[in-house]
Amino acid sequence: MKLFCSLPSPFARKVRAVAAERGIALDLLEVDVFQTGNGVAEANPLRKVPCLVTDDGEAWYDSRVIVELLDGLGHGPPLIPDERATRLAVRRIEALADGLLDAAVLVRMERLWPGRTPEQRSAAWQDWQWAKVDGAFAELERRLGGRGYFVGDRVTLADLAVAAALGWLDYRLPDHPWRPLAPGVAAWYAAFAERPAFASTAPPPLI
Ligand SMILES: N[C@@H](CCC(=O)N[C@@H](CS)C(=O)NCC(=O)O)C(=O)O
Repeated sequence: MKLFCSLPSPFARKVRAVAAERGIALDLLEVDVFQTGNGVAEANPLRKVPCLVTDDGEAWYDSRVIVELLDGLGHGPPLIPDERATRLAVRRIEALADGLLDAAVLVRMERLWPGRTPEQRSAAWQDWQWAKVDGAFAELERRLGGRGYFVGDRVTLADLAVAAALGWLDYRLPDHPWRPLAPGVAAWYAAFAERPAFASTAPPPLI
């Protein structure tokens, strides 16, 4: 199976961490998603990564669909539990982590999108997005409640999704410190980040 991705992409990191947890080898096709001619647009009309291409040539997106596909393969206890109420709780945390990222990615795009003058970059738009990020942190702190996992008593997709989001914030937006907002989540992440399957998916160091 081939995965269109970039190593810094937090959504791709969530997918790669799920694959690592389940012992699934992926053939990584690293692309610059903002360039054309790399095959992404042909596989995914939304022109986003991650996009998984299975051996039968089918393309799968977005990350939430891909993780479900991968969770049915490989070995080990499922990361998306079968039991309905638990599964919904896991997917709600995933939605929170992904939504936090959507807002944070918009901040980064607003700051960096080429061809704009500083005056054309909206501080109000960025503040609007930060309010979502900060709200998501308050909710993550509440949901974790000092426990070892976001849902239940073993690792699930919820933990991997949150960890991928936190890793990306540290990597790309370190000027917006999140740890004071969510000290319990910070303590949890310090331990979880050492988990081999997750640690193995870290983006390359910034030069
Ligand atoms: N909801 C999507 C989000 C994926 C996403 O936003 N990926 C970014 C890279 S981190 C991307 O491909 N951006 C390109 C674009 O927005 O055109 C998912 O979960 O896979």
